Amino acid sequence: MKVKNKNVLVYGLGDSGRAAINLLRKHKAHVSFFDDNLAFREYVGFEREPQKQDYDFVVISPGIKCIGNSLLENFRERKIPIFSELDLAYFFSKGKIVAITGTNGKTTVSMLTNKILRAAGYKTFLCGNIGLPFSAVCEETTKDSVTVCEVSNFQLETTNFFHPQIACILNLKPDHLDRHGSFGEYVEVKSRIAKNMKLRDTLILNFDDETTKLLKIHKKTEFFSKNRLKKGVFLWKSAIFVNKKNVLDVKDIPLKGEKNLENVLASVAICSHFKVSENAIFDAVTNFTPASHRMEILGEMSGVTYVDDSKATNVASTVACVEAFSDKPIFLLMGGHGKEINYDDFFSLKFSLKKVVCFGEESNKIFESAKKFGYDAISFEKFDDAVLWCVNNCESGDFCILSPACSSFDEFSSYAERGERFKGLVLGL
Ligand code: UMA
Repeated sequence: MKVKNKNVLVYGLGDSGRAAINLLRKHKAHVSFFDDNLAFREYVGFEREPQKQDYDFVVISPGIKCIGNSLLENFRERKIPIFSELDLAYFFSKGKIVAITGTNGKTTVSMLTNKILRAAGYKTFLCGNIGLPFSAVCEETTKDSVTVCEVSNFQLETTNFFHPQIACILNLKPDHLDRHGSFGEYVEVKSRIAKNMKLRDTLILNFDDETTKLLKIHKKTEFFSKNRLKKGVFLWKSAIFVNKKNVLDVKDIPLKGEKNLENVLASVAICSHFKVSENAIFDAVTNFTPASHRMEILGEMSGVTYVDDSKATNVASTVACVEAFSDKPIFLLMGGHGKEINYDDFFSLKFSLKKVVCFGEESNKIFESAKKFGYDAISFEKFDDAVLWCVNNCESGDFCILSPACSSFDEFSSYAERGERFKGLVLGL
């Protein structure tokens, strides 16, 4: 893509926007930027009236909500092309791209895939929704490198050119409905990952997820499953098989829970498209440590085990966590900023929970739903109060788990900040 001397607006000044600005400026585009947060107004380069300026194209960050955005509407009416940050980075990248999306497990699968490929000797780049924008690394990619890109629905919403050679959709469960309006729309957005894939490219889907299993969005599709399949990657006799070959014993997987088993299956399925030995898989999996705030056991205080699963920002993720600890007496901390989700879907599963401790904007909604299904629940307005109540009321042997099923934005800037706060409160830091 030629950007030299082009007049470009970057919309959104977070990590993605900043990386896009750097990339574009390096290639001598004339870049100005805009952000709805007017705190950025005084920055040199901030455009106060973008609706009145002419641009060759606009680059938008994933967090920009498209529906009902009058500025984007203005650009569209004036036929100014709008590119996602992912598309921009793609134009400047080389080599193979592995793209991983889904409601839950994206980060774990991206990290593990990257680790296996590295163990097999590939030069890889790990980027995307995981925290490092693709635009920040795209220029370092080479024709023989592999970019492992975690891709979110936010990124895909405005993406039109991004073309992975291997894409994987892990699972699709209701999430981000406040942004997309309906589950159908959310599935459609996620399906965009395969939009530009060619016949020689491969789409990998989860056979055990009822929505992904039925997706008909690419001709060359392969499956992974926790049950035996005729071909593909599957579990059989306590081992992971790639077609007929046993590549890893389940006992060698250090990660907890069924969901993590799915995550390993997905990574193996992706890596089966590269020259990867069983040893490389074994080394990567056995030495794998997941990112923080994902079913992270913080430790034991006065006999109470604290688990930080702050990354669980939707019901499906909380289900996976509660299932992983189902044999323990659980105090479950749930709440935060809701995404128009129905919690009856969770409580109707009849988990054995010692106490449901609700907090934040969604506290009443979660509390009412928990009560409706006969759970012992208590509700707090503030996160800190809920956590401290647990610290004072959990008994030796209990598991106090933060797995909120909601985003953190009512009280925090991210799930990570919420997780750190939890850690600080329970460990008395
Ligand atoms: N902004 C506006 N108008 C809006 C919305 C946001 O001007 O309507 C501005 C904000 O004021 C802010 C900037 O946009 O200055 C933030 O941009 P952004 O929200 O796109 O955030 P980035 O810092 O660029 O981070 C994004 C991803 N964030 C989101 O998708 C919300 C990060 O994923 C990602 O790691 C990063 O790009 C690098 O690729 C985070 C995330 O929460 C972890 N993702 C969601 C998730 O995993 O569920 C999708």
